[in-house]
Amino acid sequence: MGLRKALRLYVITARGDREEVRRVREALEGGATSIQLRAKSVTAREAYLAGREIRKLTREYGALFFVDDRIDLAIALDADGVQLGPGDIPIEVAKNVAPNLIVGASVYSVDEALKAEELGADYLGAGAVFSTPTKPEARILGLGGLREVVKRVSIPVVAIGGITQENAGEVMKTGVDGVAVISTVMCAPDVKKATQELKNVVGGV
Ligand code: TZP
Ligand code: MG
Repeated sequence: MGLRKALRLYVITARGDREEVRRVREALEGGATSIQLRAKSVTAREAYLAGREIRKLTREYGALFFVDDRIDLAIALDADGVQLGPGDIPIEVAKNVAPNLIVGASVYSVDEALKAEELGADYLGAGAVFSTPTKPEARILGLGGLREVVKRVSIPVVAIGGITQENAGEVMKTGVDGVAVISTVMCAPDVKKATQELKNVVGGV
């Protein structure tokens, strides 16, 4: 599967521990095309152990596997890619250290999007589209900002922040390649069903 298609339904862990691995499997069963290990408050060891399971599962289901923030974990886990924000190691350094990793850049404005593309990012995670309790400090890009990002860059764009089954349709209309979600899938009572419902809105394989 090419990168654009793999970004269609991008599911991100809420905690990144081993307890969440079962939910990751359910998301893959429901049609997630990429999984990102995001582990802000567990040890690197715990994230690594969860990541090892997620690496196996993503191979089994033909999905891409990304690691948030940590290039060391991405390399150790033989991930497909790493997602780097303004506080992480620079994109051009990541490209030098691990030329085979897909590098996604987390961007919160049109300027940051243009800069990340120039520095060699392979795709953008652009947001926050809507305000979200998952990351209350995130700047709001909005649907207008997202449309502008899509128009101005030529690399793939995945939208993030407050995306649900109800608003994913209008998000896709901005021209993004896909949507990235945490709570709508990972915190749902039925993870597989929530993923399928979102998939019905965003389409794709
Ligand atoms: N970056 C911008 S918003 C956000 C991140 C990691 C949180 C997305 O979580 P949710 O629960 O899908 O709104
Ligand atoms: Mg990050």
